Amino acid sequence: MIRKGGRCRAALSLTTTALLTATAFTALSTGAEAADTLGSAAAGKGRYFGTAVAANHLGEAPYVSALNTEFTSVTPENEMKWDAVERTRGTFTYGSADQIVNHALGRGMKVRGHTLVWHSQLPSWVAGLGTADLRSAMNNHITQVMQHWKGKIHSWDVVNEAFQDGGSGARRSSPFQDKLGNGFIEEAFRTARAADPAAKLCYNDYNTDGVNAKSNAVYNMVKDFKSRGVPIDCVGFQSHFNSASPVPSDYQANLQRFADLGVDVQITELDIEGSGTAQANSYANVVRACLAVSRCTGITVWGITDKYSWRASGTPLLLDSNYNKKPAYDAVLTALGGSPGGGTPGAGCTATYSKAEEWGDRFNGRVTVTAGSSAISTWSVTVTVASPQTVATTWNGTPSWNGNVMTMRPNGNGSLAPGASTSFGFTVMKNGSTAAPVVGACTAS
Ligand code: G2I
Repeated sequence: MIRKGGRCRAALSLTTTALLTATAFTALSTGAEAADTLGSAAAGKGRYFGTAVAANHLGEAPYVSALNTEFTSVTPENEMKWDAVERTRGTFTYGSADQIVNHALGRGMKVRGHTLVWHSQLPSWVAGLGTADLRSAMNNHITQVMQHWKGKIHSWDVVNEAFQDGGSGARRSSPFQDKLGNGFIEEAFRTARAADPAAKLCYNDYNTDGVNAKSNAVYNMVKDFKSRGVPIDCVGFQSHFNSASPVPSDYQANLQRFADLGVDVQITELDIEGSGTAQANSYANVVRACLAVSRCTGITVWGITDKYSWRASGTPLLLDSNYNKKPAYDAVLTALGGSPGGGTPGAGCTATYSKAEEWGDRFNGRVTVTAGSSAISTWSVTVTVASPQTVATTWNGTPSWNGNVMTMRPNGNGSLAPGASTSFGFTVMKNGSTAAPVVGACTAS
């Protein structure tokens, strides 16, 4: 039965007051038991925690479990690059990138766009164009690709890696640089702003993580853009580190000086080769630096598991090849203010949301809970509805509430064999918002 909006709101606000008191108490008494996730801990600090994702791994259950459990933002690792979306001039193929975008948005994760204008992974037809033709191809590429995902991408790497390594501070040779000259970056950003005004527009590069000739050159470009009103909102620091290129001691200072120009900064492709405590400490330093810079809005690691890293032999990521949490994982979670719990993310169960019936004023949501590789005897899943939505009724579960977050536990359907599923449902009163509820991690025991 559906309760009337007014009664429901009144009931909710009373319940909320009671629950807030209870929650404060619970947090004190059970905080040590709770295994937080990277995404939830980062959210507690007002940041996203993202990962690069490859579409061809989305059929692998532990990959998807770790992704869904730990991360709140995704970057397609290769699927949005020029050679993937416009291999032939004027023919745009979005299939594999769409798979990632839909997976992410359907689970309340945000998406970083990577990347529009880059010298690498560029189809050969681009390099063959004359100046005028190249200009129009670049602008058309930016416009088509951004409009395809308009409103769905929180930040775009508009231009990637346009500066040379070393001490010159010069631009890197590329078809864009060589034919269009220095102005190509500015032109790309202006075109990007027109294509999707809601997306944050970033310049993204590597070896710019500390103060050096290359980062100085990027800094001067951003300063010039800001002074002339060229649209730029953020700078991405890729942060690919190893023993030859460790986390610089002035990492935080470098992030801060860019932030002081009036742009957000983001750590966009973090990975650190190594193992054990040394790797863990380096990761923690990066996280602490970001948290110390108020305009550092999020961190993305360049992959979920060592086995699929672009430099797998350096074991640079937070989960090992069997999806076990490494010391680096615990160090990152701790630096984010969370409590590590060990194990494999999402091993217990996964929860997936789908929308069922819909009417003018309300819709039904269904969450399917699936046990992982072991049998489970109970589960719990959070569902967050977007204010001013309210939940009018639920079935096949036992709900409890904290504000607009519903925690659902079993109602006789807690015991699941390995791989088996059950589902629960609920009716959301739209109250003017059709936003999809966000389903949090499934926890099981
Ligand atoms: O190289 C690390 C990153 C540096 N910054 C920009 C990023 O876009 C870049 O990502 C890497 C991907 O992680 C790799 O997966 O970019 C590489 C290409 O420059 C990607 O490698 C390519 C391989 O070279 C291709 O042979 C392969 O077909 O991945 C492709 C798809 O698996």
